[in-house]
Amino acid sequence: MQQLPKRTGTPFNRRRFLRAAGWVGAAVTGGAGAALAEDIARLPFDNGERPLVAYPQKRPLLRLTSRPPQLETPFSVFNEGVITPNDAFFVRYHLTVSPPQGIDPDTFRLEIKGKVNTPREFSLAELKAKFEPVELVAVNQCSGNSRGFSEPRVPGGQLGHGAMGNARWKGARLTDVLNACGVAAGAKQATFNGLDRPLLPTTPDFIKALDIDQALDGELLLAYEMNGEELPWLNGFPLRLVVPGHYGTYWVKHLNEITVLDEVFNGFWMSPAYRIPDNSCGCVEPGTTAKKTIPITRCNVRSFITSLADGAPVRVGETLTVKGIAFDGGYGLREIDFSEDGGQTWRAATLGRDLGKYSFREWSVPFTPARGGTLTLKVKATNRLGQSQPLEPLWNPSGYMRNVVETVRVTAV
Ligand SMILES: Nc1nc2c(c(=O)[nH]1)N[C@H]1C(S)=C(S)[C@@H](COP(=O)(O)O)O[C@H]1N2
Ligand SMILES: [Mo]
Repeated sequence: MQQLPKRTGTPFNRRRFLRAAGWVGAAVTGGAGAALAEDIARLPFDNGERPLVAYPQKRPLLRLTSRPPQLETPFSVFNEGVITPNDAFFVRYHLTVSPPQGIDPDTFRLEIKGKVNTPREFSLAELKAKFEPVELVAVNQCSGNSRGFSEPRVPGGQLGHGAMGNARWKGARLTDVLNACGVAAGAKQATFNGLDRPLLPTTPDFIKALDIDQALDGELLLAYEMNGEELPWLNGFPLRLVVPGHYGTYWVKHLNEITVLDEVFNGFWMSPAYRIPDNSCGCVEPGTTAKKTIPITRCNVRSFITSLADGAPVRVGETLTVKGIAFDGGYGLREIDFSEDGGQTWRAATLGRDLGKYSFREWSVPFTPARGGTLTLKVKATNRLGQSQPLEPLWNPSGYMRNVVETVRVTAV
């Protein structure tokens, strides 16, 4: 499962390397001679120890919580390819009674109701047969991805960089299915609800809303396949909403109910949850709160070095290829720049194959360590709108939308 960066032949302590880098390592319990316990990974912030646990259809992933399951992808997976394998794809749930058990794809129905001319129910077979299947590669990223790095620390799941993934989704266009029901004049929003339910009646059900214009824009999918297979149970089997370019919170899993409304929906998961400061950065002075907030929408620009982890040994004078990934909210990437001197100078990386504007984009750059000691590598992406990444982290009270220029320190010998 584990793929390490290219070795240079320098001896090093593999386990310590893996731990320090937040990669996968094996934990030793007790004192001398103690047996190996379950594998744990260490994310590089306080209380960052995560057991690696294999759930159904999943390889061992970093477990943040077990009720409900919240699993993070080991970062090394992002160096294995530009598509995140289904068995390594992260998992996020909010409600205690999730994932829903015993879903029968033959009796499953998607109900469409509210301000439509003809309320209808569709079986999975009907969704597949009656509507043109569309395929799209898109990143699903949690709003709180990388939250654990927030300074000052913020409440919420202390995530490393593994609450994101890139997959080829296949499904029916939401607009086609809504139009088959006839959206009534005056419709303002649509709400999306899945089969998972709260344990207590006082906990609000997980329901998300989008403006009707967006619901009808032709890009959103009712996806029944992920990377050529039916959706994994933990990623929304048998049907999920795919909202390309938008944070994962809108990608409702086990989707069985769409309601068209002639008003703005203000359920708990739209307000107060999943809101950001109403300004161009979605950020505030660290430690403060915003006067006005808006629902979170599109992902900002991000890029990562994937082929070298913090502390990786490299050889002076020996050229290696540094690789990584970048993505944005769907405008497309214009340029990816790499720095080997802590951001003083930058040079353009080569962009890899283009799988579409919503996909991870691979990049690579040759790098020849010029001197011994610690070298500070950075990567920074810019999209076609000219939006880029800040050199200092932006902050908000929920730890959303972190997209600081990432740094990897390697040791040249
Ligand atoms: N039914 C349902 N859908 C949901 C959620 C949920 O709790 N229940 N969480 C959302 C959030 S916040 C995220 S980040 C994505 C995560 O998708 P994944 O679990 O397939 O990785 O699912 C979204 N869809
Ligand atoms: Mo999320």
